[in-house]
Amino acid sequence: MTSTPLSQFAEALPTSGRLVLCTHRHPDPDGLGAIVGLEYLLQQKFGLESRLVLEGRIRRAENVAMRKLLKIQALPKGGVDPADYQGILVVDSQPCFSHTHPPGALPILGVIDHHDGPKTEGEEVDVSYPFHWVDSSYGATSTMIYDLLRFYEVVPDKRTATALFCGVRYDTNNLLRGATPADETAFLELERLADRQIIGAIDKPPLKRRYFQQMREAMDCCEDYGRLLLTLMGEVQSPEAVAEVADWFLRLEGEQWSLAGGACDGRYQLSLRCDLADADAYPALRFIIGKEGSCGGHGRMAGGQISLADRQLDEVVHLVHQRALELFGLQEEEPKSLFPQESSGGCR
Ligand SMILES: [Mn+2]
Repeated sequence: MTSTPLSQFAEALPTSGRLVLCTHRHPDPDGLGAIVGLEYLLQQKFGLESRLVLEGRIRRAENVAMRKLLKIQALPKGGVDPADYQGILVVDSQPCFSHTHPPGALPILGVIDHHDGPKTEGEEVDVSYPFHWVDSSYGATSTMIYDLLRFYEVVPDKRTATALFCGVRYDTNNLLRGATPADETAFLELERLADRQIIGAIDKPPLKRRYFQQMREAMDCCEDYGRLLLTLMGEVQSPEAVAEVADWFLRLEGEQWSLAGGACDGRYQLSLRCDLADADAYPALRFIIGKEGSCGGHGRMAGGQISLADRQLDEVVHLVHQRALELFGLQEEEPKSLFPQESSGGCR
C-alpha cells in the first residue's frame, strides 16, 4: 500500500524536546483526529511532548463539538516560540498546499497525508522532509495514524480512539466513500475503543439559526443541470459551509456531481463531490480552478480556493461557472431550480 517504511518515522524524530503539530486551515475531523493520534503516539512511544497549532476558526457544528468534547487545546499560530520546539509535523495536508501554513522558522520533520496534490502532478515541490508519507489510497489520514500507532505497538486510549474514529468516519462517510481495507480495520477497531456517548454528541450537535439561513440561501442558489448541481454562492458564513452544502446536495436522488462555492476570509472556497462510482474529483476541480487557484482531493471529493485579493467575486464566480459547464459539456443546457415550481435556480 505504501512505499514509505514506517520505521523512518522514528528516525525523523529528535531524541528530546517538543514538537509542533499542524494541519490545514479550518481543520476538519480527519485533521483533528490525526493530530490527536500523533500527539498520543509521540508521548507514549517516544516520550516527546507536542503542541497543536490550529489555523483558521473551526465553525462547522460537528467540528466545534468534536474539539470541545475531546478537549483539543491549541496554541494560536503566533504563539509558537521557535526556541521552544525542535520541529513540525504536518498531517492531513502538505506544506506545498496553499491552505496550509506551518509556523515558520522551524524545520518540517514529517508530512503524513492522503491527498493528491502538486507532487502527484509532477510539479516542482520540495519533498525533502525526513519522513514523507503521502498515500492517496487511504480514505483518511486518521487511518494512516492508526497504522502508525499499530506499527509502533501503541494502543490508543479512549480519547485518542474517539478522535481517530471521527476522522476515519467523516472522511470516508462511514466507509462508504473511498474506504480501503485499512480504513475498515481502523474504523472497526477504533469504534470498539471509542467513547460512544461523545461520538453521538459530535454526530448531532445543536445548530445555530444562521445555519438554517445559510442552507436556505444555498437551496435558492442551486442550479440543477441533471448530472451537475451547481451552487455558487456569494459571501458565506464559513468555508466549512461550502463543503457542507456540496455534501448535503449530493444526497438529492439520482447520481450527480455537486459543486459548491462561497466567498469567505478573502478567498472563494470550492468543494466538489460525486456519488458516481470511480469518479475522480481532484482532476475535475483542478480543471475548474485552473491556474487561478489551488486544490487538493482524493476519490470522490475535492476542495480548493481562489484568492479574492486581486479578482472580483463576480469575476471568479463567472469563471468557475463557465469552466464547470465546459467540463461537463453543459454549456447549452438550461438549469432547473431545486424547487419544481420555480423555473431556474442561481443567485448570480
Ligand atoms: Mn483527510
